[in-house]
Amino acid sequence: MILEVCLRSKQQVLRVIGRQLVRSSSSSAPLSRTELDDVPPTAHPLFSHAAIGSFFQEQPLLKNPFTQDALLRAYLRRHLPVQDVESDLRLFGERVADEIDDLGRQCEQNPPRLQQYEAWGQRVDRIITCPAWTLMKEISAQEGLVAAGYERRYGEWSRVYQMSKLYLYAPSAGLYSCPLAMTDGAAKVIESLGMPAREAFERLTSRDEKQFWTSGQWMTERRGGSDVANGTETVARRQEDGHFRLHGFKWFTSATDADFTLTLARIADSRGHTTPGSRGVSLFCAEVWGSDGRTNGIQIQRLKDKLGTRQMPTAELLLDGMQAQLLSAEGRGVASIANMLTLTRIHNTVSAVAAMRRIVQLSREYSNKRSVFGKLLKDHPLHVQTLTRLEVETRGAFLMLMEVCRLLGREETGGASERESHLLRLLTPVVKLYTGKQAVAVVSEGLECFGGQGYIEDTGLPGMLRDAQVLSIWEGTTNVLSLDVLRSVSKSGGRVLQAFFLDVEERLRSAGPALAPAVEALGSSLSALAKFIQKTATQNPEKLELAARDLAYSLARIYMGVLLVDHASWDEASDADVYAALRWCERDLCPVVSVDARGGYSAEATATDRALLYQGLEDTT
Ligand code: MFK
Repeated sequence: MILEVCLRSKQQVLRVIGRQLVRSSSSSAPLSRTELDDVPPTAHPLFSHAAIGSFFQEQPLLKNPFTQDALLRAYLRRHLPVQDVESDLRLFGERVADEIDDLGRQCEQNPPRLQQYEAWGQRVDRIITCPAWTLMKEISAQEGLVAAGYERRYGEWSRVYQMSKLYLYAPSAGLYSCPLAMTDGAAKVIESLGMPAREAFERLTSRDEKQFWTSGQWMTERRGGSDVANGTETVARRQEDGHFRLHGFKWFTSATDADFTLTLARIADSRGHTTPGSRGVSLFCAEVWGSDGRTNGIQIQRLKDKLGTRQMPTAELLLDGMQAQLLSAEGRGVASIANMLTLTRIHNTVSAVAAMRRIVQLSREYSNKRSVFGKLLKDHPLHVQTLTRLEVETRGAFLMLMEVCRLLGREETGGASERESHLLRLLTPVVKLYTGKQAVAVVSEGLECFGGQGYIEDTGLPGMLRDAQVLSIWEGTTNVLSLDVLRSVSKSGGRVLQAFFLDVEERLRSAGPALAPAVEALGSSLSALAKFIQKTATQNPEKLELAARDLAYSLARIYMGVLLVDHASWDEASDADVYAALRWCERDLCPVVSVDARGGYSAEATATDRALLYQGLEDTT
């Protein structure tokens, strides 16, 4: 019977095709609706029903990421209940879904390329980017994605506003979030140094797309990106007009098509000698392109072939007499660029948390459309459990991101207490390193929620995982940032940790009764952490370096837990907020204490680690 229906359908289809062929010799008119309606629906499309099948999965659509984000909206309602902010973010969310997301995909599909020579052999060093990338620059200016941080329309909450906007933008930005991070960082450095490059500052923070400049940050040389003080070999030669010419090689320069850049070099004395180490490094700024479109004494050696972030040009540059202006005091380059690092690390966190939020939004949307084993994914408890875990990760990360932005805003508007400044210094590397790792894990798990489709390029999903992987590498790897946490402790004589303990204790005191199990878990982790730090700092301080990563994780987990509790204690908090806080606090909140209890930081542990790792590898003495 079924066979008969199929055969009949096939004959009908062939009849229609036959009519179409006859017609196509005389006319180009397509089949009419009524003619197509002759074909039974099961026989669509025209050729082999058996080969193509009739089922097509409805795809998950990106909806307005602002209206979809219950936590962002609740956070703003609690802390920044300003109608303008809500309407701007709502409109921007619409723009992200309707326009920007597609541009971001175009950037992914049309990566930049390098043209080194023109047809007649002249060196031109042009980076050719796609029109969507150019539009991203215009949109960034129009929307004030950098400007909002400097106009300070919302006083100490201006950074929260700006970063909320960037958080909606980043996963759809086609990596334009990277030049914006560095642009923001450069503006911050110039402002904090007392405006030595005012015109550049005005351009970097402009809302006028014709005036707006982006900035690069060229710090990494061939010797590596972490040990900047010893890795910087670029030499700056002073010119008679007070400018400098820079000669050196920059190994990773991201967003190389930027208009402007900050970079580090060693100033040569009259005999051509330079000072080694951190004291010899100074900070410079330069325009990248001349008015004739040629580079400013730069040869672009090649574009990097990267795992992800392919939308954005990253290049190796030979600085061959680049004209530059000294920005910092001589020998204060590393300390001066640290301000930029604070900003770019916060932007890195924005991208990490935004990637988590986006994959959760898409997975959630998909679970309402995808049916397996007879029911929608949303009706499979195991699937919901998996997504809920991702949601809890994302919530903890989001609240810590917002807290760091709030602290930054307070510091920049002169309202930060000493405790808040210490917290900002401590929490910036902590939140960057922790969310960089979370993003990879959450996005990877999120891809799995789409089954095989999560592995297929033209869904746009694999690119999210590739792009997430850079977040734990650039602007300082996890271990380098863990050591930065220790640096902040030692530089402040331990005051950053005092600020941390005071803040956590204070917040826990005002927690609501429904949160008792979370408060108890956090309180006992906090006192175990205090004991560990006290004992280690007095009896065995060298152990701290080995414990640095676990210490940073402990600070992150405790602080995220405390912020979830704080949010859930708000009068208007929902049951979901309380539940998220309780779930977060079920984990090991203080891994540094757990590992220490197992002897993980002892000399024997280091020796056995080494023996295990290098087993089978000869000559490891
Ligand atoms: C899209 C393309 C993707 C391509 C793939 C990515 C490839 C990776 C590309 C990269 O290479 S990205 C760049 C990665 N590198 C970094 O992020 C730098 C990592 N290194 C650090 O963070 C070091 O800690 C740092 C260079 C900042 C300092 O190292 P030092 O020379 O050992 O610092 P030192 O002597 O402790 O401090 C010098 C001064 O800076 C001190 O000030 P004072 O002189 O006033 O005492 C410090 O207090 C200050 N300082 C250091 N870190 C600070 C800071 N101040 C504030 N905040 C900080 N975080």
